[in-house]
Amino acid sequence: MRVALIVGQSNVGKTLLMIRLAERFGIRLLKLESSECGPLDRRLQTDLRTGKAVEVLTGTALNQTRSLQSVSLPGRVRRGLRLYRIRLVDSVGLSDRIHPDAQIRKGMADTLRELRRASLVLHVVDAGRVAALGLKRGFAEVDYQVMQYGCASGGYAMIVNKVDLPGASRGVSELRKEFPRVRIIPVSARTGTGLDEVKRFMRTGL
Ligand SMILES: Nc1nc2c(ncn2[C@@H]2O[C@H](COP(=O)(O)OP(=O)(O)OP(=O)(O)O)[C@@H](O)[C@H]2O)c(=O)[nH]1
Ligand SMILES: [Mg+2]
Repeated sequence: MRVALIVGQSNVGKTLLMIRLAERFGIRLLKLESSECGPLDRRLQTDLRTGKAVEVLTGTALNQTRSLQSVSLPGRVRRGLRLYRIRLVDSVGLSDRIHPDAQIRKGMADTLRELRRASLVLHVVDAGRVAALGLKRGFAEVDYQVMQYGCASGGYAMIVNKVDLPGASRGVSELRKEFPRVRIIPVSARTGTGLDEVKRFMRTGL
């Protein structure tokens, strides 16, 4: 089993990306595994149709996702002589500041632990935010850290999401100019643009 971790700031579209990617792998019913935060740290499995998942798991509230949640993808990827399954993991939005909510702080810590385990890092950045706020404010310190860690360990792609928004292409250009050696994949989890390229990367980038 190899972990493909979807990681980034809150509200950049990580959860919608997980659902839309699962659909690209042919999944219509998500068998979603999540770690329930609490004293027992139990694992829960929920079956959700992808349409319903978009309704209940995504939204504009900050830190809507409060713990790791994942789905196992069908098929296997060959690396050398071995075949691996991929588990696609959606994570808790990271931020530069210390969050006041203890459950979210724990979720962020779990996310960082998962980052160390991940074979593939899908680092999601909001193109609209970078276009509107500029690199300094749209691409946080924590984004630099995720990018540096991911690039050093291999299997890293910056997934620049929300390219359907007006002006977002300016955000993509700024990121390309600033990080010319980084693999950047512009996508829209909303319209589906670029998702086939992410899928190809997941098949070849392990
Ligand atoms: N226009 C546009 N909106 C998007 C896109 N992807 C996600 N969104 C919207 O952005 C908002 C946040 O999406 P989520 O998938 O919940 O974001 P997240 O990164 O999981 O957020 P947290 O769980 O809070 O960390 C939702 O209202 C989505 O509909 C996109 O490609 N284009
Ligand atoms: Mg989420």
